Amino acid sequence: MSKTTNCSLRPRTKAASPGWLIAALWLLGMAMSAPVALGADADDATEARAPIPLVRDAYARAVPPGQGNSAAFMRIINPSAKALALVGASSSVARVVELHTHAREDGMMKMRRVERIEIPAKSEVVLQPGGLHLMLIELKQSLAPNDLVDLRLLFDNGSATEVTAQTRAIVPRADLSGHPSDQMPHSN
Ligand SMILES: [Cu+2]
Repeated sequence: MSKTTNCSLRPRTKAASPGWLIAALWLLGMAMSAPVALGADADDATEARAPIPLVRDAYARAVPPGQGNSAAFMRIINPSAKALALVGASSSVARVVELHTHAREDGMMKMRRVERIEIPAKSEVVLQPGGLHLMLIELKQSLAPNDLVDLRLLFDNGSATEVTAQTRAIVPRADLSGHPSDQMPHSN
């Protein structure tokens, strides 16, 4: 019996057990919320499976009690060589979470639901007030500043990413359009 290769995880074991290495790298990527240095090996390994989207700087709009809706924002990074798209989201704090963007219609910025948010290969998209956002519809609770909002993001490759967004008081932005782009026209 030769028992020689159980000692440690080394990239050069890749050829011997690519499946195991891929699984390990994938778990590493899922477990770490800090930026992961994705070298060529990791990139190649993840190409075979689902690309790993990395989510950074997630936050949500604090809203007073009785407010029906809120919104969440973040950066979504696609480190892989394949395009990726966010196609859905959910949260325990809202009955429904929709993907929204702002578009200019008749000279005014209005919110509009979108089916998917594309994240091209090796790039990132920023969800931010006045632009793309996750709409938290029919809140089940108030969201005071510094509350935590759990979000589950679904991607078109079948992967899901759990994110925690801390709430902030966000002043509606008027600078993009000249009109306050308050996030609440669903209920107004
Ligand atoms: Cu919206």
